[in-house]
Amino acid sequence: MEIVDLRSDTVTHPTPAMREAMYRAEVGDDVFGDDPTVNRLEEMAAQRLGKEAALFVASGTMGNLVALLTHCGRGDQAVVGDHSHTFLFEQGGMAGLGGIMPWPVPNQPDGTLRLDDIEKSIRPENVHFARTRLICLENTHNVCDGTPLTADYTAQVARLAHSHGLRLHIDGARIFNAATALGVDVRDLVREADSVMFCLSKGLCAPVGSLLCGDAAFIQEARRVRKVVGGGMRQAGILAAAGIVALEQVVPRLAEDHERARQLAAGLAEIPSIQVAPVSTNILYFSLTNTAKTPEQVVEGLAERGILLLGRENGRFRAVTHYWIDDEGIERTVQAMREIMA
Ligand code: TLP
Repeated sequence: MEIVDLRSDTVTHPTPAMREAMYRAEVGDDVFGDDPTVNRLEEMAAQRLGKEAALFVASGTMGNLVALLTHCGRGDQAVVGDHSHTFLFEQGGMAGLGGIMPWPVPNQPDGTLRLDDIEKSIRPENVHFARTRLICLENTHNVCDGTPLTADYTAQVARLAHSHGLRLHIDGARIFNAATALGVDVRDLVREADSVMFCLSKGLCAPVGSLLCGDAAFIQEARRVRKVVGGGMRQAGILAAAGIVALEQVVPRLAEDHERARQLAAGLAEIPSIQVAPVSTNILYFSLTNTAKTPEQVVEGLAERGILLLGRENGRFRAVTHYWIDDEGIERTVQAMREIMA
């Protein structure tokens, strides 16, 4: 039985073209700046995002951490969404490793932070207060239904940040999904941001890696920080080669994943006792209402039928579509849910 793995887009295996490119990759010692494939990927990423420079890092968590450590010093305050990945799912690394104080602001259901909430979180110069340095946004917003933040909204936050002498970092783990869903160039979504991290190893199918992008001075400093967190990766061209294929071949097809997430949502919405959240990208949340079925029964029932998805703590389920989910996988999932809920 073929497994339909909807737990995350992080489960994607590399495409055949990626394996071929990895096999053939020219490599060198990237800590010396000698790996031509890493250099090419970094140039491509910077160009795609409309930034001066980029840095290849091991993961999204490392990219966000390196950004935070580069923008902020110990005792500084970073404003984050209370549902953001950086705040909820990165072990408090900014505090634990950087002495940076996260200041959570409520995420609205669409993943935004209200401008006046941000404004209120910015602390004036006062001997009692931490110094606010940074605002972080997440696009698409994972926990807020995978919703994309618009270019206009992001620009407003950037202007607010800059008017107070602060910086804006974007956790753009799935920024290409956002650009695809909104039908805009990804540059428009990050134009006024000071840094942006995006992942190659989610919907883009590469086995490892993320890129942190920003101006040349920021990336030069971030390169030092990456080294101290153990992120100097030597012959990383083997990995970067897959990332180049991801940008060239996988980004252009992301709309297919969004379409399948919509198909899955439409199928599930017809089943009584299932409440489906709005879908705008490749992430679909749903929950159970008025049923004796427990979330565990649903997850187990699906697993028996070769379908994997995440039942989350708050009773919501998350299904994520990606390169390796086809129409048949969607049909099988809807059919399985019909059987389980019957
Ligand atoms: N998200 C993963 C899990 O950690 C939950 C997932 O399956 O969605 N930013 C965002 C918005 C993310 O969704 C993730 C990973 C990260 C950062 C961290 O990336 P990695 O896992 O590469 O460190």
